[in-house]
Amino acid sequence: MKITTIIIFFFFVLPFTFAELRVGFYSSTCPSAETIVRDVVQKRFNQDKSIAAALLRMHFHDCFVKGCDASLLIDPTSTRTSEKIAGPNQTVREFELIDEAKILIEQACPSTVSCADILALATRDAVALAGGIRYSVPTGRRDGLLSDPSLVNLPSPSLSVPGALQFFTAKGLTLADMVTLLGAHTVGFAHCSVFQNRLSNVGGGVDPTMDPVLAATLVQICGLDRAVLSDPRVFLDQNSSFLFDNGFYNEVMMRRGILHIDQQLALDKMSRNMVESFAANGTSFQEKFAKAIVKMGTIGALVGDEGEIRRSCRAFNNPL
Ligand code: HEM
Ligand SMILES: *[C@@H]1O[C@H](CO)[C@@H](O)[C@H](O)[C@H]1NC(C)=O
Ligand SMILES: *[C@@H]1O[C@H](CO)[C@@H](O)[C@H](O)[C@H]1NC(C)=O
Ligand SMILES: CC(=O)N[C@H]1CO[C@H](CO)[C@@H](O)[C@@H]1O
Repeated sequence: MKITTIIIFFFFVLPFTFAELRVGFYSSTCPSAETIVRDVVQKRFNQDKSIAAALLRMHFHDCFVKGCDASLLIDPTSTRTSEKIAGPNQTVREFELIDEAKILIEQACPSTVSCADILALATRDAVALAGGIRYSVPTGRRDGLLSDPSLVNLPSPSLSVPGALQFFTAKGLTLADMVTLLGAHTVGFAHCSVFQNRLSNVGGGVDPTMDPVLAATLVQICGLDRAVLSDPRVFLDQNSSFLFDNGFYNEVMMRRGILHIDQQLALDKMSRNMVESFAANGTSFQEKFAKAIVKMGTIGALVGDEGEIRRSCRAFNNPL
């Protein structure tokens, strides 16, 4: 064996084969970590069921920008900007829930559990409370050292299925992963501004792919004027809005999708069959969703001695 091969193996390959995400990463270093997260999530969920949607979206936005490294949680300072400043961030919510879990975990085991893991675990717990499967979450993520709004490049809700797919394949996810993960739109809200273009198309009239009854309701709530200052929210799943179920797929099959991309899933031949099968079989959706979100949770994860374990999820340990 050439010496360079040996060097590469011992210094680059070997460390990474050991440093990877695994279920129960904190079982000896912080055995109470998962319970603490679960209790905080349970307490918040009892007050507000919509936290499941908030955490799902926060986890997605974190993972799709520079990997699942809690970079989204960093607050901007007077000298440094952060991902939270970027356009799509604006409506990400429940940062306080992550803070609460982090403070309790720091008391139990200081500088041990990453914010990125807390977010992944909290998302899992909230999905389970909302009606999803309680899947196992591999942990061992480390927190990133960079939070840059110019790196935020999230898919727009007005994309086609192939257009949105490019964002997922760029992260190593497949069409099936995308169709499955978009099932998260079975909970939560969308502001009128993100689908307003469907209510008053350029040619006039509402988007013909939308159920006219739904369109009339939305026009009543949102108005036709894109310039309205108040930007009301509507449920992404108009039927079972707080339930993490396969209802989203049934809704889009009835042309009751809110976002353009959601409706396209049921119309595009690339995704139509998957939508139909998830609509028909809720168990199959739940199982595939659990797998897909675990996969999403590994995107660009920092492991081993990469990054750091933040003391506060809102700030780097050494803020400059
Ligand atoms: C093509 C991909 C996606 C697009 C274009 C997209 C777009 C959007 C938009 C525009 C909203 C409304 C935000 C607002 O007005 O406040 C939204 C909400 C939401 N998204 Fe997505 N999304 C995508 C994928 C995902 C994925 C992969 C997940 C999670 C696995 C997710 C979870 C959510 C949830 C739960 C909400 C509701 C948030 C809340 O109630 O605060 N989305 N999404
Ligand atoms: C609405 O949701 C309930 C579950 O909460 C479900 O049983 C029902 O079939 C749904 N209705 C439609 C029209 O999808
Ligand atoms: C639904 O999906 C589950 C899990 O994938 C499978 O075991 C079951 O047979 C399916 N049910 C039907 C009616 O197809
Ligand atoms: C929560 C948060 O920091 N939101 C910011 C998102 O980005 C906009 C600018 O696009 C800021 O004005 C918000 O304060």
